[in-house]
Amino acid sequence: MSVVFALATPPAKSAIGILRITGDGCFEIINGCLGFGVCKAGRFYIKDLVYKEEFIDRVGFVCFKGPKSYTGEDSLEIHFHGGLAIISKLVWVMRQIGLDEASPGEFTKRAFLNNKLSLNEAEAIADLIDLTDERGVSLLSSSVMGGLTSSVSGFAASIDKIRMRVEGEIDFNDEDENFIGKDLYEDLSFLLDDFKNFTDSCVNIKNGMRKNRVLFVGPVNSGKSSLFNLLVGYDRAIVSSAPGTTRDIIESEVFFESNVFSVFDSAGIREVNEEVEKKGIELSFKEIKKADLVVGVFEGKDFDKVSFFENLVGSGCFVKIQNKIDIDDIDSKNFDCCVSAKTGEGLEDFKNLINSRVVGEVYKKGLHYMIRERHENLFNEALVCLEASLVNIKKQDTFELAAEDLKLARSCLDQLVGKKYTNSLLGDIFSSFCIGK
Ligand SMILES: Nc1nc2c(ncn2[C@@H]2O[C@H](COP(=O)(O)OP(=O)(O)OP(=O)(O)O)[C@@H](O)[C@H]2O)c(=O)[nH]1
Ligand SMILES: [Mg+2]
Repeated sequence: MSVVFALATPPAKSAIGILRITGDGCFEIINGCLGFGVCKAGRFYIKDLVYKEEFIDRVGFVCFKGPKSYTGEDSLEIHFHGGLAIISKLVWVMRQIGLDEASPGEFTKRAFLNNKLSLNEAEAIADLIDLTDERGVSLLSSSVMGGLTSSVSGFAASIDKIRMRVEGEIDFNDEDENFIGKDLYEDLSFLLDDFKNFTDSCVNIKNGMRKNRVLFVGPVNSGKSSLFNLLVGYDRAIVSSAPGTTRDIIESEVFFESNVFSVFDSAGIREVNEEVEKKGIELSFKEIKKADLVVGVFEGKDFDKVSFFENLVGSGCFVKIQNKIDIDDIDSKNFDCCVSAKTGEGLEDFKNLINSRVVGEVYKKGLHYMIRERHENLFNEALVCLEASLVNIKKQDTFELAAEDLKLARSCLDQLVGKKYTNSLLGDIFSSFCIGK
């Protein structure tokens, strides 16, 4: 494949920038044009990068001999001082010496085509780079390191073994009446249970990456916006003593104990005729349906309004907060948490309460891998095929169909790891990568 280059670090000011080059023949090109001399693979050298007698930077230089490289081809890295001018100069030099810029994900695509990693491992690398929630790191890292591939390959091998036995049954079907069908049935049931447990231990990344939505509601003037501002750490929403201040839904993000929440402030709910405030209240109602957790903010005197909000939320998750405890008696019997948005008293308890109510659903115990929608669909398809095969084995006279179902199940697993793929699938997967990966 042709020699290509890409920045592996962002095109921004940084201590060190890294430029990667891959493709057979890249050592000769770089040595010929930049005069780095012969270098041993895997060693880090300090070199003066000079192009046509112009000194550009003193750089770190390391080369990897294929197939012992990320892409499986000869490749190299230049580590330079991460200034914007040096970045553009180096890119210019690379173009001058005739190298093409790599397209997004090209390094990883080459690694896949050169059998350095499976397709799901390549996908896991992209997902790991995109990940913002640190709880997903170990689930994705184990996929990157080949855990998912080896489990899937294990199941594929077990399916093959059973299919061979089923095909044996087809050949000897005439000779015996009450044969080995029972063993086959039991073994496939066992495999099916195993496979089901395994797929249950995988979480769809869409669910894993979704930020929990925490919505503040309550009567007017209860201090929703003040508490919202306290939680997000700055004056995001307007606070005033006039009831009906907040009209729109206001969103911000909160990081707490490695969790990320989207937090929403909303208009206080009351009987009103004024058009704009009415619209704001309608938005609050809509937002309640989308929230993972609704935080009802009340003043102590408003306790009789709590049940109205509880009913609005219905079966959703709801916590009731007493605000303004700096001027009110604390009523911890009737509220889940008591705070003062003014003094900050009770803030830590409030944060812990939110955290405990919204976390834990997605990252349940016993999870092994974070997977994509594509993987989940293939797992489901494979499950359907295995179930159909079991039914056909039970019937005892439809072994041909059972063998076909097993073949289809196996094919799903092959597609997952990339033993079978189409070019358009590769295009879809790798075009979403960042440049230089
Ligand atoms: N003493 C005291 N005053 C507070 C506290 N929290 C809010 N306030 C005051 O209560 C008034 C209303 O506060 P907001 O945060 O605007 O209340 P809100 O619920 O967002 O009001 P609307 O948007 O109009 O529904 C303001 O004057 C705040 O300064 C608190 O903990 N203690
Ligand atoms: Mg408000």
